[in-house]
Amino acid sequence: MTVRVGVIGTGAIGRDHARRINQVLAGGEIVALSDVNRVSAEKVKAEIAPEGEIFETGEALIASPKVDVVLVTSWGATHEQYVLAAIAARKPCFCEKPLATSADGAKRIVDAEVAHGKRLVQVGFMRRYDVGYVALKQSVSSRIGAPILVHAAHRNPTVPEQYVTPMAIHDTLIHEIDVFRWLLDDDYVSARVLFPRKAARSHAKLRDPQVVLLETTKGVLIDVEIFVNCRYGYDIQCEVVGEDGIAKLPEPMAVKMRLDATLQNSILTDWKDRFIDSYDVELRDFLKAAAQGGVSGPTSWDGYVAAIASDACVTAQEREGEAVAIALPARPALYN
Ligand code: NAI
Ligand code: ISE
Repeated sequence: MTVRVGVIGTGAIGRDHARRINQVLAGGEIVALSDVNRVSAEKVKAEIAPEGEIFETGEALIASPKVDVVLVTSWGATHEQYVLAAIAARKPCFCEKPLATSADGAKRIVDAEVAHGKRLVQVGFMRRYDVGYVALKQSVSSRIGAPILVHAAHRNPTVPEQYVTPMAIHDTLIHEIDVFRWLLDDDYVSARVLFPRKAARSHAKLRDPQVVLLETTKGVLIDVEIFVNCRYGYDIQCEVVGEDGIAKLPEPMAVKMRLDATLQNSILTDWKDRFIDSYDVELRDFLKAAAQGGVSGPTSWDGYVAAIASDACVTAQEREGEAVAIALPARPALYN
């Protein structure tokens, strides 16, 4: 069965997901596109999705009988309205991170899905599908003993001037926030943020780099360096220290060269390349489940918990050095 997909938001990742659905994966076809910038949708139609009808609004796209499932890849602040509309229309929906830009917004989505009584939302936490993280999880759960510490880093070569300090949490760290819950099978109890001196390339409204300390219910301490103007590459690091040993996230495959009297190993520079396979696998999973009328993968609950933890981390940025509590409500049975 070919699932008919509508894409809302045809910028960087919307375009890339449309490409994978029409050109890489089986089981789906882009039949509808919408973007507040119509030119962007027209470009994706012309270059990737000739069958994609352009809709003036995301809501009209969701309501269209020709659309079976919805991909929400617009700016974060607009996700909530579209995900709620997809749930109201009873259509499976893949929503890029963040599920919503506040915990209250994410809760409204959880409440709507619970009221509907069936899961309809998959959140784009693609690291859970990354072959390296999957192998790391296996080692963490079966080889190195109970985890005690995690050392991690999320480094981007550069970010635009509009990227301000809180975005390091809800745009960037949110991937770690989700993946460590999954990796450790644990939840958070507190967050702290520490800032070293500001790096020279930091923009006026960005304190870069920073270190976030997360503590879990099982007493694991996680330190994550976020450095989004690090210049040298897109670099995701993660090392878990257990009772019996240490497990480290594998480096992406790269050719090693002996050249000009140096041993060289190139580093990727773009998130699109670093997680290219994981995006493929998460969307394959989405299309497969959607063909049966449902969804699998990261849930609205995961998106909600990530939003609660993100809000706490932003507060921790404002209260530098202070521990901010992270309290989670009871998990509805739908997500057990
Ligand atoms: P972008 O700015 O390149 O594209 C967003 C598009 O959405 C733009 O074309 C914009 O005109 C459109 N848009 C904005 N408001 C809209 C609305 N109300 N209705 C319809 N279209 C609207 O941004 P990008 O990088 O593609 O990010 C989009 C989302 O994907 C963000 O939530 C971001 O956090 C997430 N993302 C996830 C990544 C991942 O690794 N999973 C990587 C990059 C982005
Ligand atoms: C971007 O939005 C992403 O989601 C990337 O995966 C992340 O590495 C980057 O920091 C974000 O800006």
